Amino acid sequence: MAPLFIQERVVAKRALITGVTGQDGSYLAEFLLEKGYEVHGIKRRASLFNTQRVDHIYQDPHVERQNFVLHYGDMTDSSNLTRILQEVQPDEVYNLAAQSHVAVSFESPEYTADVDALGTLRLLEAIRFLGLEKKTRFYQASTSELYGLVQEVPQKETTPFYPRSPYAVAKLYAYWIVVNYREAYGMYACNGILFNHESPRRGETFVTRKITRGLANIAQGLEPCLYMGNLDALRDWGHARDYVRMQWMMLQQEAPEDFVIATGVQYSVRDFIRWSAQELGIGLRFEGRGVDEHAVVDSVQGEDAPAVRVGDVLVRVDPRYFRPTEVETLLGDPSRAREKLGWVPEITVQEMCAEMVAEDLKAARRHAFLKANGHDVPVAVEN
Ligand code: NDP
Ligand code: GDR
Repeated sequence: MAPLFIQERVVAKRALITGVTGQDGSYLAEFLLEKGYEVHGIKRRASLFNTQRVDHIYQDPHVERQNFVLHYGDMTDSSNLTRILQEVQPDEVYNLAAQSHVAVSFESPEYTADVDALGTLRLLEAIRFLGLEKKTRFYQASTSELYGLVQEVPQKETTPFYPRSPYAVAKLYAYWIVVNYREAYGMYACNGILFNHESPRRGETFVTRKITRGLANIAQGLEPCLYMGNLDALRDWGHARDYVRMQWMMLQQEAPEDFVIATGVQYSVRDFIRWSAQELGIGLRFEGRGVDEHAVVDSVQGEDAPAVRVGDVLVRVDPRYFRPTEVETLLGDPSRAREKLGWVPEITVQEMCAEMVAEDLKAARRHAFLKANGHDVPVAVEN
C-alpha cells in the first residue's frame, strides 16, 4: 500500500483507536498505517512515558501530513471522548482501551466497571450525540472471559455467557450495549469475542509474558525463582498480530456481526512453562501437587541459561496468584470467522512462545551485561 503522502487525503480512511498504547492497539495502529489509514489514538496522561509500544511509529506533530496522531484522553471522561470524536470524525473506531487484567479487576472492581463497561457506553453515546452513527463503524474488544464458567465446549457465538470476574461482568455490559446500539440506532457496531492473544508486547503480568520474561531472567541469573498461580488453567492462545487483522476485517463487512476469534486448540499454563524452558535449553519436570507443585531442572543444554543448574527449582506455586473465582478452561470455535471472513490464524502458539522467549532473552542478556559491568539496574519482578 502506498504511503499516505502520495495519496489524496480524501481517500485515506480515518481510524480512532482507544488503548493505542496497549498490546493490540500498537499492532493495530501499524496494520492500519500500512493499509494507508490516517490513525488517531487515545493515550492516557501518565507520570512517566507510556508510549513504548508505539514509539517506533511516532510522528513529530510539527511535520505536515501527519498520519499517526496521539490525543490525550481517558475512558472515564465523556467530554474528552466527545471532543476527540468531533475533532477526528473517524470512519472506524476500535475500542480497545480497558483495565484488562482479570486478577486486578478483583482489586479495583468499580474502576474496571467505569472504564470497561461505562467507557464503552460513553463512546457509543458520543458517536450518537455527534450524529456520527451512520458514518462511524465501531469495533468492541469483547472477550472469551464472557464464557467464564463454560456452558458448552468449544465456545462459539451462540454459547451462553457466565462471567466469573468484575472484568468479565464489565465486558458483558459492554458486549450488550454494543448489540443494543446496533439494534436501536442502526449503528455499524460489532463485538470481536477474542480468546487470549499474546506477543512479545504482552503486558508483563499476564501469564505467558510472566513466564517467558521470568524464565529468561532466571536463565541470566537476574531472578532466583518464578512464582505462579493455577498451573492447570487451560487457554486457547493465539498471536496478537493475527487477531488485530481480524478486528479490521470485521469492520469491512457489509453488515455488522459478532465473531469468535480463536485458534481452536487448548493448552495448560504448565505446557507454556515447559515450552518456554525448552526454548532456553532447559528441561523441567514438575513435582508435588496443588500449592506444593514446583518445577525442577532435569537438564540444561546450550549457552542460553548460564545461571541454571540441574536440580534447581525454577517455578513454585504461590496461592496469592489464585483468583477468587477462576476460569479453568477456554476453547474457542472460530468456524464462523473462517467461513464468512476467510480468517485463519497464521502463527502457532509454539512459534509465538519461541518469539516471546527470544525477545525476553535479549532484554535479560542486556540487563545481565550491565550488571556484570557494575551498573546494577533493578529488575521489576512484582506481578
Ligand atoms: P492492554 O492492557 O495491553 O492495553 C489496554 C490499553 O487500554 C492500554 O493502552 C491502556 O493504557 C488503555 N487504558 C486502560 N485504562 C484506560 C483508561 N481509563 N482510559 C484510556 N485508556 C485506558 O490490553 P490488550 O491490548 O491486550 O487488549 C486490548 C483490548 O482487548 C482490551 O479491551 C482487552 O480487555 C481486550 N481483550 C484482550 C485479549 C487479550 O488476550 N489480549 C482477549 C480479549 C479481549 P496504558 O498503556 O496507559 O495502560
Ligand atoms: P486471562 O489472562 O485472565 O485469561 O485474561 P492471564 O494471562 O492473566 O491468565 C491466564 C490464566 O493463567 C492463570 N495463571 C496466572 N495468570 C497470571 N496473570 N499470573 C500468574 O502468575 C498465573 N498463574 C496462573 C490464570 O489464573 C488464568 O487462568 C486475558 C486478558 O488479556 C483479558 O483482558 C482477556 O479478556 C482474556 O485474556 C481473554
